[in-house]
Amino acid sequence: MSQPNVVALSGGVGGAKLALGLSHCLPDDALTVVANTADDFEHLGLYIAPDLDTVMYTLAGLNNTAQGWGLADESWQCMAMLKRYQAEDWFQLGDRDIATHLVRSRWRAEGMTLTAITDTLRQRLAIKHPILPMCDEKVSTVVQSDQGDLAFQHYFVREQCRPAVSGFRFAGIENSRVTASVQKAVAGMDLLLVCPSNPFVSVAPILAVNGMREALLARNTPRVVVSPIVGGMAIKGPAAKMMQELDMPVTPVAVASHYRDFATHFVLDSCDAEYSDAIAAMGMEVIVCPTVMRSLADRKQLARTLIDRF
Ligand code: FO1
Repeated sequence: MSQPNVVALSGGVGGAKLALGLSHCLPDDALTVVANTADDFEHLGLYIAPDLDTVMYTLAGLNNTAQGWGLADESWQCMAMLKRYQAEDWFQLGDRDIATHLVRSRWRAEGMTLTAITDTLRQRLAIKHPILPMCDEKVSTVVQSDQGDLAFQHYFVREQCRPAVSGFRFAGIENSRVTASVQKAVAGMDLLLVCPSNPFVSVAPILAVNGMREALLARNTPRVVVSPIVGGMAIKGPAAKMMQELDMPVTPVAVASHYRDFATHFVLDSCDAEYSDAIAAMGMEVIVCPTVMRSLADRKQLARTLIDRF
């Protein structure tokens, strides 16, 4: 196949890196990024969609690369004023970033769907490839922990992932359904890539949307998962800590096992080649290549390797 039509499932920072690499390698109509929205929440009256923001800012070349989330060249005047008012200040909102949340919140209040809002924002940021929320309904990850049930951003940002997790649930998932835009993208897809995002809180909610898993499986394309665990550690975020707390070995084998009823291919970093046989024994084809994306060249290289393989 010369140029596959790719659908990429993505969470925030790690997923956006591969999405950026793919966007450099694929024409406008050959890549759709479907992002997790179960991290979304309302804060200070604003609707915030962190993973959509991260993917959008990254593909627009506007992201803060050191931080992973938020905008480059940001200022923090609003946060300083919030502190003066002794308002909630545990979630950092940059002045320019707030414009995104203001506009999105306003358009939601006017009745636009999250799909339509995201498409308008990405067009105004001159992003060529479609970015789709996983669904238009409100779905919220709840982290079950030794400190009780925590809303995702309370666990992730306010508590800095310190609570020990025992499980997750996606409140509202029962009302979710695959959008017409996701269905259209999947209908034309030749290759599904699961970016190196957190399997439990970034990818699991996407696959839990009513009809999503069935739609993806029905296309019968390769379904390729890039391991978010490399060398016994998560590239970014709490995936490794979560695996320990869930009594799972922190290895790509455990991640592959999590996806065993879904993935056809599993991408291992070269440093983890020793796990190839164990993963192949689960019935997946194993691709071994460098997966750690430090530079733009790394992001493009991984994207190229995956595209050329299919
Ligand atoms: N992540 C943080 O660790 N601290 C923050 O204060 C923070 C603010 C923030 C604001 C807007 C936005 O779109 C994302 C933001 N993130 C922040 C990132 C986000 O919470 C997480 O990266 C994702 O939810 C996990 O994928």
